[in-house]
Amino acid sequence: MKQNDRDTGGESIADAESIVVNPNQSLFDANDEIAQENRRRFAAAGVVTLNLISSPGSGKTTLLEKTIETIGTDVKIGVIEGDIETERDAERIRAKGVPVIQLTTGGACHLDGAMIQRGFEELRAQPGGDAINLLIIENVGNLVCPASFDLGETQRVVLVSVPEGPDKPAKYPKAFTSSQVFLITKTDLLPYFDFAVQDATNDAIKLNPALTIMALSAVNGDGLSAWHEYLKKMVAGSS
Ligand SMILES: Nc1nc2c(ncn2[C@@H]2O[C@H](COP(=O)(O)OP(=O)(O)OP(=O)(O)O)[C@@H](O)[C@H]2O)c(=O)[nH]1
Ligand SMILES: [Mg+2]
Repeated sequence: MKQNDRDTGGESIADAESIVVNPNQSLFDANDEIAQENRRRFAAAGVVTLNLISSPGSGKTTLLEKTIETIGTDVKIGVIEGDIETERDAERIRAKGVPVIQLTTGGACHLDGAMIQRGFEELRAQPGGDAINLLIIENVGNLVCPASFDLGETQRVVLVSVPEGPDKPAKYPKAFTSSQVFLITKTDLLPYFDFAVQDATNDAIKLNPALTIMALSAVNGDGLSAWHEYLKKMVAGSS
């Protein structure tokens, strides 16, 4: 039995003689080409790009709001928001005074390279858009589909919040094997939830020993300085 290396999230029934075909392979290949072109465009523009992926409500937009408020002037952030519907997250980011584009997928559970290519062009055309050095993409909230689509990002950041439980790395491995950074969010809630940080960390490291792991709270500010240092290093490394 041959197995494609991409995970479709779909189901297949196969016997020992069968070949498991991934019906999405050409879609992935086409996306990979566009993602590589995005990577060239980001590099030419001097922009480091992060792709945030997590379940709905893990605190992606709140962390972005807090980061924009507190990181200082060396890091010039632009944001592409991905949601199935509504401009709500973009409105929250716009209120912080940075360039932002909302992409609504109308049902699709992830962003793709072509959406980001368009979004980046529009972002650059906004006031201040050509001055950004850090593009943060907030992907559609879920831990499955976004993991299979390269957007051309410099690094991928997966978030799990304390109320979700520590078993998420083991249950959604691709989000962790394809990321460079794992953020445990909402640590202010640790006293109220049975979340063993060490278990989540061990499972994640078992899947991907190269992961950088940080724990933080956008509400009480714990761990934010390490997050800032990471972002500043990324931006300084590209200049
Ligand atoms: N206690 C606590 N609550 C938080 C923290 N960060 C976010 N929240 C709350 O969690 C909820 C969801 O936060 P969002 O930032 O909107 O989550 P999101 O990941 O952007 O959600 P989607 O865009 O829907 O995927 C909100 O009610 C936030 O106030 C945190 O660090 N601590
Ligand atoms: Mg959000």
